[in-house]
Amino acid sequence: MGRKLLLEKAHVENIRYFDVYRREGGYRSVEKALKSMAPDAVTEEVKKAGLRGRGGAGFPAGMKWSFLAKPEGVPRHLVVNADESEPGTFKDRYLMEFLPHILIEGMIVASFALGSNNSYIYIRGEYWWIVDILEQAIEEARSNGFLGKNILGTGFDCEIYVHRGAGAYICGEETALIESLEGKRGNPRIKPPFPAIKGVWDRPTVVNNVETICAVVPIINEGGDEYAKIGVGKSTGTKLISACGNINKPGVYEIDMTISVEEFIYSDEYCGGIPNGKRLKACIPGGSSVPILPANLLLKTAKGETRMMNYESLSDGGFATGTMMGSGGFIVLDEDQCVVKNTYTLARFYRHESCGQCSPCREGTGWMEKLLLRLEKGQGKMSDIDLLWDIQRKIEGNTICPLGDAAAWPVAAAIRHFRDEFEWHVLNPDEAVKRNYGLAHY
Ligand code: L3W
Ligand code: SF4
Repeated sequence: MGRKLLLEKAHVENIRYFDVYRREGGYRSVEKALKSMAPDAVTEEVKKAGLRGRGGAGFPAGMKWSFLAKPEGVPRHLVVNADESEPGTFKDRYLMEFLPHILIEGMIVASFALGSNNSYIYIRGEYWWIVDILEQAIEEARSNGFLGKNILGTGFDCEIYVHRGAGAYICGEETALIESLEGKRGNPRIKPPFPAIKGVWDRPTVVNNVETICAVVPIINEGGDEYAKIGVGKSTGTKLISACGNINKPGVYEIDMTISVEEFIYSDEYCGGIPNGKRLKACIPGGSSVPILPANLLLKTAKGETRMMNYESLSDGGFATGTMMGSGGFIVLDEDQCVVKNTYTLARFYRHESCGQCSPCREGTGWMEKLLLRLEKGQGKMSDIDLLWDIQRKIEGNTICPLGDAAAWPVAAAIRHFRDEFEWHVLNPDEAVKRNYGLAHY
């Protein structure tokens, strides 16, 4: 069984409450950092740990922290991205719902390192009940001297505020999130400038995913070097994976990134295999934005090596034969699933969530949705497949924010690996309609 750093105490009864969390060793990292470390030394530990952003991009967290501008007299902010809306991704929800204090603890340490006296949790609106859980945890931390003025008598002041989104996926993009936090429509900004230079209210801001900030707790407790010993290569520490789709045991798992994809799917410790003895057809391992892989390329890389559950191995081969770790939203498809239908569902999602600022994304996502629906309804033409390919190519890399790429990649990968299935829909229109009963009313 792999090492658990974040979920180790998840099953302790009432761990959601301060007293129990503290009794189990909680808030030690705050005591250690605030009482015995300089802020830059905390950042140094995060760098040594090799912690990569857990929201999808995998950008080194310590490096991001050290990019933070520090102009004299200008407040700086930590903003936690809890706008978890990527289809297939529900790991941050688990952390916040069952272990709210690990997030608050990590935020206090990170706020100290960054010099943020007012830090924010931007949470997706649909997680309304978790807002109450977080606010209770914040109140408990404050009444026990871990938040507010002069924390633990160290002279460091910190407040944490929870801000609810209003149901837009795009507000998980960091600059759209910042706009929304400022009270405006969540339209992404052009980068650069990055938030580390010009973020919320034009002040230097670090935006980190929930899981990234939670990982700061074991890093400070055990030291960056110890953390870096877990995992492999540049995939250090542990990663939460939310597993769903055609598996026996959907749920949130903490892995140490040294296990194979095959073990993750079939072992009883994790997904427990595929129900009813069905065969594995494909998988989207990192949330809906990352390329789908057929079973043969999922379990072995194009070089014939065993595919492992880590950043490097999952992306081995680039997009021609590989995919990405992304946010860790692991979606399994068995032999009965239709890739065209699945791709249509995702295209519909991205069209709905496009903010509409850039023409390639605004128009292209709609065109892709329409073409995929046409194929699904048995009304498609062979030339539609090439047209789809052409549209996704014209979106990728030509938009303000990564939503454009995120909409293009699933379509590209589906055509790249399952072109025969698209062609089958054109050649067998009546069968296609029957197989995909339920979409006819769209
Ligand atoms: C300062 C520089 N900062 C980069 C920072 C930047 C950001 C981070 C990564 O997209 C992906 C997206 C989704 N000075 C910097 C710098 N930074 N250079 O580093 O930046 P970037 O642009 O690589 O990525 P991003 O904009 O954060 C995130 C994909 O993740 N995704 C979506 C996940 C959704 C969830 C969810 O619902 N929870 O996680 C999944 O794969 O498509 O490609 O902070 O400022 N020179
Ligand atoms: Fe908006 Fe799409 Fe452009 Fe992102 S890529 S800014 S979501 S239109």
